Amino acid sequence: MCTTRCPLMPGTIRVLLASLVVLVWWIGNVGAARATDPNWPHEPANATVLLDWPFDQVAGSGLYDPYNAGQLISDSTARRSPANVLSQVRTPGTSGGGTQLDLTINNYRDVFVGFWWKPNLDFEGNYNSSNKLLLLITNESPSVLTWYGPQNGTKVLAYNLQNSGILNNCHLATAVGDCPGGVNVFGNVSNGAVSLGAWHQVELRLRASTTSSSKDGILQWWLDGQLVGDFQNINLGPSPFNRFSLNHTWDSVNPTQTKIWEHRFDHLRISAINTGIADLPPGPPNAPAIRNVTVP
Ligand SMILES: [Ca+2]
Repeated sequence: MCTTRCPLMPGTIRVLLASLVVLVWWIGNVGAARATDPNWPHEPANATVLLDWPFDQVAGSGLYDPYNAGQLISDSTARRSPANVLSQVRTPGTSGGGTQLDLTINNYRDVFVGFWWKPNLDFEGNYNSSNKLLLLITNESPSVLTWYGPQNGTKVLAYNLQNSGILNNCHLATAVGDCPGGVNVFGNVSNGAVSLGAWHQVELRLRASTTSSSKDGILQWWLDGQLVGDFQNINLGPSPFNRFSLNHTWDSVNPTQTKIWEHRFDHLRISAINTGIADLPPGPPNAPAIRNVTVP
């Protein structure tokens, strides 16, 4: 009988290897924040889901309707979670329309938003060319995903990095606007043109920058699975996001509107990566200085 420095028996080695395989699988799967959802192919794999909303109700699970004006309808053509969808309608000659839906997202600096959306065939578009879809708001920038283009003409998905003049994003190749100040950023990979009367999947990722001028924030957006804009050098500012807002800012009469406009939203998903507070100043802290202490 072996009592010291015994060689491992082949069966024991097999058991140890099997245990190691199980341990590696557990670390890779159970220990992850969540499994990847194939319905949102560009959501970061390590994101925490904050909202997965089929619009079977207007609001809930943290999504709130401050004006209590949301309307649901049935649309069997909806692509992600038929048949209930949010219907955002604007009628000619009226101020207002649709509703505003908000979600608080404190302490996250890296956010993903995905949704299924259908603008109606009669959607003429705003006379200033910008049709806001949603806002992601930080202390430095109430930035906007916008559907941009001429009335009755082709409109594209673009991103508006609006701010009060404290951010400069004019180094971005497709930026148009103020330097410093707000700019519209257009696709640099594809044009993001949106067809009317059809469902579209939109995905968006926005990450704060280390400082207001560090050019290391991320802005990416996709239309129907195709990358439209890919910028990994934006200035968004260091603050975390504090609010998501589905908001078209339909708050005044539009004298050029002649037909009923409608946005339908079938499903809304919001997730985020907890990157903690901004690293200010960037990099590791200085080594502590050792000083003599004189005891009286
Ligand atoms: Ca739905």
